[in-house]
Amino acid sequence: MQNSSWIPFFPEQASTFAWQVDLLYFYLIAVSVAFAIPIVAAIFFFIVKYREVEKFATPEEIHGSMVLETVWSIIPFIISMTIFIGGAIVYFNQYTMPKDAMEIYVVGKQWMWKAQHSTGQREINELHVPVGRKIKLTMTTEDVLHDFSIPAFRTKADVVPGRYTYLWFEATKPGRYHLYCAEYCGLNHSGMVGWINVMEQRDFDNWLAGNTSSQTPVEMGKDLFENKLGCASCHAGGANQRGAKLEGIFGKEVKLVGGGSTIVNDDYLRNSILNPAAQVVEGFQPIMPTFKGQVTEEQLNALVAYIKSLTPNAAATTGAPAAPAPMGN
Ligand code: HEC
Ligand SMILES: [Cu+2]
Repeated sequence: MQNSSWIPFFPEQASTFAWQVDLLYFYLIAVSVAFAIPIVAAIFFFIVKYREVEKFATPEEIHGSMVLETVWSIIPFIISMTIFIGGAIVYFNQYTMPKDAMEIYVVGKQWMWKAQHSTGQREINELHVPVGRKIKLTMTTEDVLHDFSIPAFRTKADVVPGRYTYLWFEATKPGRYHLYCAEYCGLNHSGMVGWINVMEQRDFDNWLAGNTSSQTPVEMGKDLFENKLGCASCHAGGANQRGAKLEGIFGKEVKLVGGGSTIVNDDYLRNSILNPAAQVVEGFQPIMPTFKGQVTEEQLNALVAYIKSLTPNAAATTGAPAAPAPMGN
């Protein structure tokens, strides 16, 4: 792994893919320099060589050269393909979510970052994570577009109203790294900053233990589902169930009224709660009320986490929920 911390103003490399991003970046600079220098040199050379020595001189005509044409087409083609392939590899590495990651929810809001761990701990403008572990962020926003950006990890992703976006990283050394909002989001955008605290696993476990949480997202979701929002009155299971079955649907295909079908993922669950009439499950009436405006983003995250935790043979209202299912993308 190369190190770039000796370059002034260059952020530290603190994630597994930081060096790849830098390598690509320096490669692009090298290619640009390698082209720019000969071109500028040739300009000066020809300025002098073909300066006007005689008025209205007619230059000798040239009728093209097959060899020259071929060479200056093939070389740039090869170079641009290396840029494309290098970029694609880095991109797929960064934006393909790992299956075995530790999951954290992030909600952006003018002008702060709120995070919640799957064990329940909440933080604002701070995020504590263990070193050497894959961390996956499931992100959304309560208001406008934001962008979660950690320069030292060489990664960022837009946080978009009305849907989930994802980001993952694996930090390589303990430390405190800047977190920025990288999408102009209003008056105090520049104040929408925070810190990522990367800790040794043991310190992280201590930190978790010292920050007792109220409820995990799954517990909070269960409470909303059964008590506060009354979802259970339709989705409780059993003979009188009026709502669609929710146990074990995550990752499966559902058939919709009107003939289509869709795979149940985070965004589908989210939309089913906010806008149930948009995608009605086959065999059901569109009687589910919309919960738009009645639930916060955090409550939505919790409901989604809870529905995902329901295993096929557990009734929605009885028994403890199983461990949260891995989040698909
Ligand atoms: C008045 C009864 C009723 C209430 C209350 C209700 N639902 Fe529903 N729900 C339904 C019905 C009926 C369907 C199937 C038709 C549809 O897709 O709109 C459904 C569908 C769903 C689906 C899609 C299921 C699938 O298989 O694709 C989800 C997710 C869901 N509800 C979650 C909730 C949550 C969370 C709440 C509470 C915030 C809730 N529902 C409250 C009746 C209800
Ligand atoms: Cu912002």
